Amino acid sequence: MKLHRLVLGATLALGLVAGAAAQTVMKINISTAQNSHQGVAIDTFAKEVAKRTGGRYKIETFYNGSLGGERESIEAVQLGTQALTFSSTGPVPNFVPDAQILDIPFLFRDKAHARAVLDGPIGQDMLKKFEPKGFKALAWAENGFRNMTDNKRAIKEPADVKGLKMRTMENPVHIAAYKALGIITTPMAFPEVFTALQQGTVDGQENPLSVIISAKFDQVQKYLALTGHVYSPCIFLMNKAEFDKLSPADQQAFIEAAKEGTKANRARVDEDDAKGVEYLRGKGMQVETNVDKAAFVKALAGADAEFEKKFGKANIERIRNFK
Ligand code: EAX
Repeated sequence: MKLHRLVLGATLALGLVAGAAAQTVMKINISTAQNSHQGVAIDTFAKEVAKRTGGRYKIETFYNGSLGGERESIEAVQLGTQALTFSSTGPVPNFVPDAQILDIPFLFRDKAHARAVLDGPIGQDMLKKFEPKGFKALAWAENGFRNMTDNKRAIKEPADVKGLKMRTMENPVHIAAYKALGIITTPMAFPEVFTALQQGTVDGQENPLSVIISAKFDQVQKYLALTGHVYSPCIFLMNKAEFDKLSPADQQAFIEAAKEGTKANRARVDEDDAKGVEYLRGKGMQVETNVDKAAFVKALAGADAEFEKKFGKANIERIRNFK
Protein backbone atom coordinates (compact mmCIF):
# COMPACT_ATOMS: atom_id res chain seq x y z
CA MET A 1 0.00 0.00 0.00
CA LYS A 2 2.72 2.40 1.03
CA LEU A 3 4.82 1.46 -1.97
CA HIS A 4 1.80 1.83 -4.19
CA ARG A 5 1.24 5.34 -2.87
CA LEU A 6 4.86 6.21 -3.35
CA VAL A 7 4.82 5.02 -6.94
CA LEU A 8 1.60 6.89 -7.57
CA GLY A 9 3.06 10.03 -6.01
CA ALA A 10 6.22 9.78 -8.07
CA THR A 11 4.24 9.21 -11.24
CA LEU A 12 2.08 12.24 -10.50
CA ALA A 13 5.12 14.38 -9.79
CA LEU A 14 6.78 13.26 -13.01
CA GLY A 15 3.57 13.87 -14.87
CA LEU A 16 3.41 17.41 -13.50
CA VAL A 17 7.01 18.08 -14.47
CA ALA A 18 6.44 16.68 -17.95
CA GLY A 19 3.24 18.71 -18.23
CA ALA A 20 5.02 21.87 -17.16
CA ALA A 21 7.84 21.28 -19.61
CA ALA A 22 5.40 20.86 -22.46
CA GLN A 23 3.64 24.12 -21.69
CA THR A 24 4.97 27.40 -23.01
CA VAL A 25 3.88 30.47 -21.06
CA MET A 26 3.55 33.84 -22.80
CA LYS A 27 2.45 37.25 -21.52
CA ILE A 28 -0.07 39.67 -22.99
CA ASN A 29 -1.11 42.99 -21.48
CA ILE A 30 -3.40 46.00 -21.80
CA SER A 31 -3.50 49.49 -20.26
CA THR A 32 -7.17 49.30 -19.36
CA ALA A 33 -9.01 47.25 -16.74
CA GLN A 34 -9.90 43.57 -17.03
CA ASN A 35 -13.57 44.53 -17.01
CA SER A 36 -13.36 46.32 -20.36
CA HIS A 37 -13.55 45.82 -24.12
CA GLN A 38 -9.79 45.18 -24.06
CA GLY A 39 -10.04 42.80 -21.12
CA VAL A 40 -12.53 40.59 -22.95
CA ALA A 41 -10.27 40.70 -26.00
CA ILE A 42 -7.22 39.27 -24.24
CA ASP A 43 -9.19 36.96 -21.91
CA THR A 44 -10.92 35.43 -24.94
CA PHE A 45 -7.59 35.20 -26.77
CA ALA A 46 -5.98 33.39 -23.82
CA LYS A 47 -8.88 30.96 -23.51
CA GLU A 48 -8.91 30.24 -27.24
CA VAL A 49 -5.14 29.71 -27.45
CA ALA A 50 -5.33 27.17 -24.61
CA LYS A 51 -8.28 25.44 -26.27
CA ARG A 52 -6.83 25.41 -29.77
CA THR A 53 -3.36 24.19 -28.71
CA GLY A 54 -4.58 21.58 -26.22
CA GLY A 55 -3.07 23.61 -23.37
CA ARG A 56 0.46 23.53 -24.79
CA TYR A 57 0.45 27.34 -24.77
CA LYS A 58 -0.65 29.31 -21.74
CA ILE A 59 -1.27 33.03 -22.16
CA GLU A 60 -0.87 35.04 -18.95
CA THR A 61 -2.97 38.19 -18.95
CA PHE A 62 -2.05 41.52 -17.32
CA TYR A 63 -4.26 44.58 -16.97
CA ASN A 64 -4.23 48.28 -15.99
CA GLY A 65 -0.80 48.99 -17.43
CA SER A 66 0.81 46.82 -14.75
CA LEU A 67 3.48 45.74 -17.27
CA GLY A 68 3.82 49.28 -18.67
CA GLY A 69 2.01 51.62 -21.02
CA GLU A 70 1.28 50.90 -24.66
CA ARG A 71 4.52 52.31 -26.13
CA GLU A 72 6.68 50.49 -23.59
CA SER A 73 4.78 47.26 -24.19
CA ILE A 74 5.10 47.45 -27.97
CA GLU A 75 8.82 48.08 -27.47
CA ALA A 76 9.06 45.00 -25.22
CA VAL A 77 7.34 42.89 -27.87
CA GLN A 78 9.64 44.24 -30.58
CA LEU A 79 12.68 43.40 -28.43
CA GLY A 80 11.22 40.00 -27.54
CA THR A 81 11.29 40.53 -23.77
CA GLN A 82 7.49 40.10 -23.90
CA ALA A 83 5.74 37.80 -26.38
CA LEU A 84 2.46 39.66 -26.88
CA THR A 85 0.59 42.89 -26.29
CA PHE A 86 -2.80 44.34 -27.16
CA SER A 87 -2.66 48.06 -27.86
CA SER A 88 -4.44 50.97 -29.43
CA THR A 89 -2.70 52.45 -32.46
CA GLY A 90 -1.74 55.47 -30.31
CA PRO A 91 2.01 54.76 -30.20
CA VAL A 92 2.09 52.52 -33.32
CA PRO A 93 3.34 55.27 -35.72
CA ASN A 94 6.67 55.23 -33.87
CA PHE A 95 7.10 51.63 -35.00
CA VAL A 96 5.10 51.31 -38.25
CA PRO A 97 4.66 54.82 -39.72
CA ASP A 98 2.37 53.62 -42.56
CA ALA A 99 -0.31 52.60 -40.05
CA GLN A 100 -0.99 56.18 -38.98
CA ILE A 101 -3.23 56.74 -42.00
CA LEU A 102 -5.87 54.88 -39.93
CA ASP A 103 -5.67 57.54 -37.19
CA ILE A 104 -6.93 60.40 -39.38
CA PRO A 105 -9.98 62.13 -37.82
CA PHE A 106 -13.36 61.63 -39.50
CA LEU A 107 -11.87 59.02 -41.86
CA PHE A 108 -14.50 56.37 -41.12
CA ARG A 109 -18.26 56.96 -41.27
CA ASP A 110 -19.10 54.47 -38.55
CA LYS A 111 -17.88 51.27 -36.87
CA ALA A 112 -19.19 49.06 -39.68
CA HIS A 113 -17.10 51.03 -42.18
CA ALA A 114 -13.97 50.85 -40.01
CA ARG A 115 -14.37 47.14 -39.33
CA ALA A 116 -14.92 46.40 -43.03
CA VAL A 117 -11.73 48.30 -43.95
CA LEU A 118 -9.67 46.57 -41.25
CA ASP A 119 -11.01 43.11 -42.11
CA GLY A 120 -10.66 43.74 -45.86
CA PRO A 121 -7.60 43.99 -48.10
CA ILE A 122 -6.49 47.42 -46.81
CA GLY A 123 -6.40 46.33 -43.18
CA GLN A 124 -4.92 42.92 -43.93
CA ASP A 125 -2.12 44.45 -46.06
CA MET A 126 -1.43 46.85 -43.20
CA LEU A 127 -0.97 43.92 -40.80
CA LYS A 128 1.85 42.66 -43.03
CA LYS A 129 3.68 45.99 -42.70
CA PHE A 130 4.41 45.12 -39.06
CA GLU A 131 6.56 42.11 -40.05
CA PRO A 132 9.75 43.88 -41.18
CA LYS A 133 9.65 45.77 -37.85
CA GLY A 134 9.83 42.59 -35.80
CA PHE A 135 6.12 42.01 -35.14
CA LYS A 136 3.51 39.52 -36.19
CA ALA A 137 0.26 41.49 -36.14
CA LEU A 138 -2.37 38.83 -35.44
CA ALA A 139 -5.57 40.83 -35.88
CA TRP A 140 -7.17 44.25 -35.70
CA ALA A 141 -9.61 44.98 -32.90
CA GLU A 142 -10.84 48.32 -31.59
CA ASN A 143 -11.31 50.94 -28.91
CA GLY A 144 -14.18 52.53 -30.84
CA PHE A 145 -14.88 56.16 -31.72
CA ARG A 146 -13.17 58.69 -29.47
CA ASN A 147 -15.11 61.40 -27.63
CA MET A 148 -13.88 64.41 -25.68
CA THR A 149 -14.20 64.91 -21.94
CA ASP A 150 -13.10 67.90 -19.90
CA ASN A 151 -13.58 69.91 -16.74
CA LYS A 152 -13.79 73.42 -18.19
CA ARG A 153 -16.93 73.63 -20.31
CA ALA A 154 -19.43 71.76 -22.44
CA ILE A 155 -18.17 71.13 -25.97
CA LYS A 156 -20.55 71.56 -28.87
CA GLU A 157 -18.49 73.15 -31.63
CA PRO A 158 -14.82 73.73 -32.48
CA ALA A 159 -14.73 77.14 -30.73
CA ASP A 160 -15.36 75.33 -27.42
CA VAL A 161 -12.12 73.33 -27.57
CA LYS A 162 -9.86 76.29 -28.35
CA GLY A 163 -7.37 76.74 -25.55
CA LEU A 164 -8.35 73.53 -23.73
CA LYS A 165 -5.37 71.66 -22.36
CA MET A 166 -5.93 68.07 -23.35
CA ARG A 167 -4.02 64.88 -22.86
CA THR A 168 -3.52 63.17 -26.20
CA MET A 169 -2.00 59.87 -27.18
CA GLU A 170 1.63 59.90 -28.31
CA ASN A 171 0.38 59.93 -31.90
CA PRO A 172 1.56 62.50 -34.46
CA VAL A 173 -1.67 62.45 -36.51
CA HIS A 174 -3.84 63.07 -33.46
CA ILE A 175 -1.50 65.78 -32.19
CA ALA A 176 -1.49 67.60 -35.56
CA ALA A 177 -5.30 67.47 -35.77
CA TYR A 178 -5.92 68.67 -32.20
CA LYS A 179 -3.41 71.49 -32.63
CA ALA A 180 -5.31 72.56 -35.74
CA LEU A 181 -8.41 72.84 -33.52
CA GLY A 182 -6.52 75.11 -31.12
CA ILE A 183 -6.21 72.48 -28.41
CA ILE A 184 -3.12 72.65 -26.20
CA THR A 185 -1.87 69.10 -26.63
CA THR A 186 -0.16 67.17 -23.83
CA PRO A 187 0.90 63.71 -25.01
CA MET A 188 1.02 61.20 -22.18
CA ALA A 189 0.91 57.43 -21.66
CA PHE A 190 -2.52 56.15 -20.67
CA PRO A 191 -1.63 54.87 -17.16
CA GLU A 192 -0.84 58.48 -16.14
CA VAL A 193 -4.08 60.02 -17.42
CA PHE A 194 -6.41 59.49 -14.44
CA THR A 195 -4.02 61.26 -12.06
CA ALA A 196 -3.33 64.03 -14.58
CA LEU A 197 -7.08 64.70 -14.84
CA GLN A 198 -7.53 64.46 -11.08
CA GLN A 199 -4.71 66.89 -10.34
CA GLY A 200 -5.74 69.27 -13.13
CA THR A 201 -2.46 68.91 -15.02
CA VAL A 202 -4.75 68.79 -18.07
CA ASP A 203 -8.36 69.97 -18.53
CA GLY A 204 -9.47 66.98 -20.52
CA GLN A 205 -8.76 63.97 -22.66
CA GLU A 206 -10.44 62.04 -25.47
CA ASN A 207 -11.30 58.36 -25.59
CA PRO A 208 -14.11 56.02 -26.62
CA LEU A 209 -16.99 55.39 -24.17
CA SER A 210 -15.53 51.92 -23.48
CA VAL A 211 -12.31 53.48 -22.18
CA ILE A 212 -14.00 56.38 -20.34
CA ILE A 213 -16.24 53.91 -18.49
CA SER A 214 -13.63 51.28 -17.65
CA ALA A 215 -11.07 53.90 -16.54
CA LYS A 216 -13.74 55.62 -14.39
CA PHE A 217 -12.97 59.01 -15.89
CA ASP A 218 -16.45 60.06 -14.73
CA GLN A 219 -14.87 60.44 -11.30
CA VAL A 220 -12.51 63.15 -12.54
CA GLN A 221 -14.32 64.71 -15.54
CA LYS A 222 -17.51 66.77 -15.62
CA TYR A 223 -18.28 67.14 -19.34
CA LEU A 224 -18.53 64.57 -22.10
CA ALA A 225 -19.16 65.51 -25.74
CA LEU A 226 -19.96 62.86 -28.33
CA THR A 227 -17.50 64.28 -30.83
CA GLY A 228 -16.76 60.85 -32.33
CA HIS A 229 -13.89 62.68 -33.98
CA VAL A 230 -11.69 59.71 -34.72
CA TYR A 231 -11.92 55.94 -34.84
CA SER A 232 -9.42 54.21 -32.58
CA PRO A 233 -8.21 50.82 -33.82
CA CYS A 234 -6.52 48.29 -31.56
CA ILE A 235 -4.18 45.50 -32.54
CA PHE A 236 -2.93 42.15 -31.25
CA LEU A 237 0.87 42.20 -31.60
CA MET A 238 3.26 39.29 -31.17
CA ASN A 239 7.04 39.15 -31.35
CA LYS A 240 7.80 37.92 -34.87
CA ALA A 241 10.54 35.45 -33.84
CA GLU A 242 8.22 33.90 -31.23
CA PHE A 243 5.49 33.54 -33.84
CA ASP A 244 7.92 32.01 -36.36
CA LYS A 245 8.88 29.38 -33.78
CA LEU A 246 5.30 28.05 -33.73
CA SER A 247 4.27 25.15 -35.94
CA PRO A 248 2.05 26.19 -38.87
CA ALA A 249 -0.99 24.72 -37.07
CA ASP A 250 -0.19 26.64 -33.89
CA GLN A 251 0.37 29.83 -35.87
CA GLN A 252 -3.12 29.40 -37.27
CA ALA A 253 -4.44 28.72 -33.77
CA PHE A 254 -2.98 32.02 -32.50
CA ILE A 255 -4.47 33.95 -35.43
CA GLU A 256 -7.90 32.34 -34.96
CA ALA A 257 -7.72 33.00 -31.21
CA ALA A 258 -7.00 36.68 -31.89
CA LYS A 259 -9.97 36.83 -34.26
CA GLU A 260 -12.21 35.40 -31.53
CA GLY A 261 -10.78 38.04 -29.20
CA THR A 262 -11.73 40.70 -31.74
CA LYS A 263 -15.31 39.40 -31.94
CA ALA A 264 -15.72 39.63 -28.18
CA ASN A 265 -14.02 43.04 -28.16
CA ARG A 266 -16.30 44.53 -30.84
CA ALA A 267 -19.41 43.14 -29.19
CA ARG A 268 -18.40 44.80 -25.92
CA VAL A 269 -17.69 48.13 -27.65
CA ASP A 270 -21.19 47.98 -29.19
CA GLU A 271 -22.66 47.29 -25.78
CA ASP A 272 -20.71 50.15 -24.15
CA ASP A 273 -21.72 52.53 -26.96
CA ALA A 274 -25.37 51.55 -26.52
CA LYS A 275 -25.48 51.98 -22.74
CA GLY A 276 -22.59 54.38 -22.14
CA VAL A 277 -24.28 57.78 -22.23
CA GLU A 278 -27.01 56.78 -19.82
CA TYR A 279 -24.47 55.12 -17.55
CA LEU A 280 -22.15 58.14 -17.49
CA ARG A 281 -25.08 60.54 -16.92
CA GLY A 282 -25.98 58.35 -13.98
CA LYS A 283 -22.44 58.90 -12.69
CA GLY A 284 -23.01 62.65 -12.86
CA MET A 285 -21.41 63.59 -16.16
CA GLN A 286 -23.00 66.31 -18.25
CA VAL A 287 -23.27 64.85 -21.74
CA GLU A 288 -23.56 66.77 -25.03
CA THR A 289 -24.95 64.41 -27.66
CA ASN A 290 -25.67 67.05 -30.30
CA VAL A 291 -22.15 68.02 -31.36
CA ASP A 292 -21.72 70.00 -34.59
CA LYS A 293 -19.53 67.40 -36.31
CA ALA A 294 -19.69 69.15 -39.69
CA ALA A 295 -18.06 72.20 -38.07
CA PHE A 296 -15.29 70.00 -36.64
CA VAL A 297 -14.69 68.47 -40.09
CA LYS A 298 -14.46 71.99 -41.54
CA ALA A 299 -12.09 73.15 -38.82
CA LEU A 300 -9.79 70.25 -39.70
CA ALA A 301 -9.52 71.13 -43.41
CA GLY A 302 -5.98 72.50 -43.01
CA ALA A 303 -4.80 69.41 -41.15
CA ASP A 304 -6.46 67.20 -43.77
CA ALA A 305 -4.49 68.90 -46.53
CA GLU A 306 -1.31 68.02 -44.63
CA PHE A 307 -2.44 64.40 -44.24
CA GLU A 308 -3.17 64.20 -47.97
CA LYS A 309 0.36 65.39 -48.71
CA LYS A 310 1.84 62.94 -46.24
CA PHE A 311 -0.18 59.78 -46.93
CA GLY A 312 -1.41 60.37 -50.48
CA LYS A 313 -4.89 61.58 -51.36
CA ALA A 314 -5.62 58.37 -53.31
CA ASN A 315 -4.75 56.19 -50.29
CA ILE A 316 -7.05 58.22 -48.03
CA GLU A 317 -9.86 58.22 -50.61
CA ARG A 318 -9.51 54.45 -50.98
CA ILE A 319 -10.29 54.09 -47.28
CA ARG A 320 -13.04 56.71 -47.25
CA ASN A 321 -14.81 55.16 -50.22
CA PHE A 322 -14.38 51.51 -49.20
CA LYS A 323 -17.66 49.59 -49.39
O1 EAX B 1 -6.02 51.74 -25.46
O2 EAX B 1 -4.05 55.84 -24.62
C1 EAX B 1 -5.25 55.84 -24.91
O3 EAX B 1 -5.96 56.85 -24.78
C2 EAX B 1 -5.87 54.58 -25.39
O4 EAX B 1 -7.07 54.83 -26.03
C3 EAX B 1 -6.10 53.72 -24.17
O5 EAX B 1 -4.86 53.42 -23.61
C4 EAX B 1 -6.76 52.45 -24.51
